[in-house]
Amino acid sequence: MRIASDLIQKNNLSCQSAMEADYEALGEHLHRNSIDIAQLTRRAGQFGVAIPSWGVGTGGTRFARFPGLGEPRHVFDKLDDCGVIQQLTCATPTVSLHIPWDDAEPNELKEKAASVELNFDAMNSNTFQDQTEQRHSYKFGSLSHNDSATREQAVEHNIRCIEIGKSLGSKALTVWVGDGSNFPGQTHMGRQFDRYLDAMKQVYAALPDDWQLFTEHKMYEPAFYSTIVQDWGSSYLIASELGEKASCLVDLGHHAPNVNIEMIVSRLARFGKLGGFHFNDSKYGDDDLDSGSIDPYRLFLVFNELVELELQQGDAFQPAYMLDQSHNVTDPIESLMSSAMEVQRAFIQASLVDREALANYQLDNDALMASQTLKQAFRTNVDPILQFSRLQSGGAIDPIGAYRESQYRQTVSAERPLVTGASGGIV
Ligand code: AFD
Ligand code: MN
Ligand code: MN
Repeated sequence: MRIASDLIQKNNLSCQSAMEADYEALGEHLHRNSIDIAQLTRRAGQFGVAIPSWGVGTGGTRFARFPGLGEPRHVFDKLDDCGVIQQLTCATPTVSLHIPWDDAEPNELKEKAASVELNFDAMNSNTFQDQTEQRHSYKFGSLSHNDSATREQAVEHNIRCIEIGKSLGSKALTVWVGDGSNFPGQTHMGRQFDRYLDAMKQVYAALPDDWQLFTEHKMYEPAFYSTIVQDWGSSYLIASELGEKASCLVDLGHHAPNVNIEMIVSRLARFGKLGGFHFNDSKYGDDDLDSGSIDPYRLFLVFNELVELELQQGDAFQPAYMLDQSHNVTDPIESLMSSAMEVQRAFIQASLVDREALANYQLDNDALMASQTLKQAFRTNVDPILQFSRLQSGGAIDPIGAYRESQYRQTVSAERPLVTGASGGIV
């Protein structure tokens, strides 16, 4: 199911000389500012962001879902699609699985992943839906439910995710729950939080020593009045209560509009609790739009903090990077490729910031020049660096062009039947 390597090579040949000229010009420009383009290119090559297995299917809203052609039928098809994304972009070496959506025999999963040169990132549990043959419903909550048997079932599910992950080589569990309430008075917010903490402590106790547990906050939805892990403050409290292996996961779409996410990043990292990210973009809420499609400057500002933290903390600073998006009107493979490249772009742009100059402008209270220093890095077109890095790694200079030329979607749609029906549903 891979893209033929001669097709990639042919496609690369058609754009290589233009890319080389741009790379040389950018190299000279950066050299004037004492930046080594070869070093940045290596840095781009080392960058990786995980693909969410659920992102390769067509998404939807609660109104409708419009299935696309050749959608993956199961986790093995999903891994094929993720393999193509990695093959062309060389920026997505891992996949994050969601259980039970991706339930399968672990050895078969491992074998399949190896065949498309992928590894497994964080495991995701799912206690926001009911599954067939499930004894207790999550309609009124899971890890924080009033009923202890329901909480136990949710704890067991999370422990099962850890067990599966262990056999796959994963090293982290991400927990996001929809628990909350829809009406004032519906729940006792204090007692509900206590129940949640107690359940999470049981999950935490099952975590291997070399694993991490990420708690993911989200402001609202599906609960519309109160949500148990509503904000980064709640997430921080949970991670602190649980212990060293627990930290916070920041999904860019899970805040109120205009919230200063880069400041949250700085705060969490300052207290050692920044675990990782779910990248996406949004205009109004948890829109799950493609990374960098609405506000690329905000993505850059997040990476500006991350690069600064990396300089301060060195190799000890290893936040987990993942995409978490819903592709409703595009080919998910194209959206995920373009998003991975946007995230990688923000990382490289942030690496261009003249940090010494910035620190001095900050000391001098020179607000204008401080902001210009960031803007200068953000305005630099680093495309040639990303392109050259992909070429060096055996990927495509122009992943979307090569993908379209390969007719991959048309080929797989011959064996993957169209999923009909107009069901709604956010994935
Ligand atoms: C949610 C969260 C979370 C979860 C996903 C499920 O972002 O990461 O796993 O969607 O589709 O909104
Ligand atoms: Mn998320
Ligand atoms: Mn979300």
